[in-house]
Amino acid sequence: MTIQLYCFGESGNSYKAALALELSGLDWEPVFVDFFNGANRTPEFRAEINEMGEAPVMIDGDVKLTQSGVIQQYVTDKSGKFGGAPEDKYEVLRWVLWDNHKLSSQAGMTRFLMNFLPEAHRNPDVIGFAQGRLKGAFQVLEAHLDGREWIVGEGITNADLSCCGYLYYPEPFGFDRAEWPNIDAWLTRLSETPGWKAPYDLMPGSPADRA
Ligand SMILES: N[C@@H](CCC(=O)N[C@@H](CS)C(=O)NCC(=O)O)C(=O)O
Repeated sequence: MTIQLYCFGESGNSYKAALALELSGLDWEPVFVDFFNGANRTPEFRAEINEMGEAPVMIDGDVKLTQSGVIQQYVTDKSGKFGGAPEDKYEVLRWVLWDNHKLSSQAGMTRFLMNFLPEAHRNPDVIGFAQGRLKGAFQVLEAHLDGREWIVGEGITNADLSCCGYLYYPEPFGFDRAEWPNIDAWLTRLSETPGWKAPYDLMPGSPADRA
């Protein structure tokens, strides 16, 4: 049975789940969530798809899961990939949780404020504050990747597939790869993995559709 992933191209959180599914080799297909027309905020979406009003949502037969980190773990359990060595499982989880809280949440919000919010509502003080928080997260990741190819262990794990969620997008949000050489090299390494695709090539919907 084909796994369905409710997602949209601009969603870095969806990208984490889509990339895990794609690289795992599991059979999956995207289901477009029309986020920019409010699809996830309807009572129907909350009642039938996700009470949290968020993408991604994964449906595999009778199994319905939300939260990218949970979907990634499901992909690991089903495919045997990206879990890392058994002794590293808590370290992988530690980085997934850190990413969800400190990196992707800040990156997603800052990118939204700078690119998708109507210009009249873009507050420079709020954006500056968010960029400061984000810089702190980049410092943590840059230091951790010093001398390492992957965030945990010797290969790609869900830690990598989570932390990269927003870092391949072209829209500006205060992230310049040239300023972070270890992050830059790690993103290049990951993007050279066979089967890797950029967010707008992996999921339906992009800013070009609304131009
Ligand atoms: N921690 C969640 C975050 C999911 C999330 O915030 N998704 C965004 C799209 S990238 C969303 O649907 N936001 C809708 C909202 O916050 O109302 C995950 O990793 O799946």
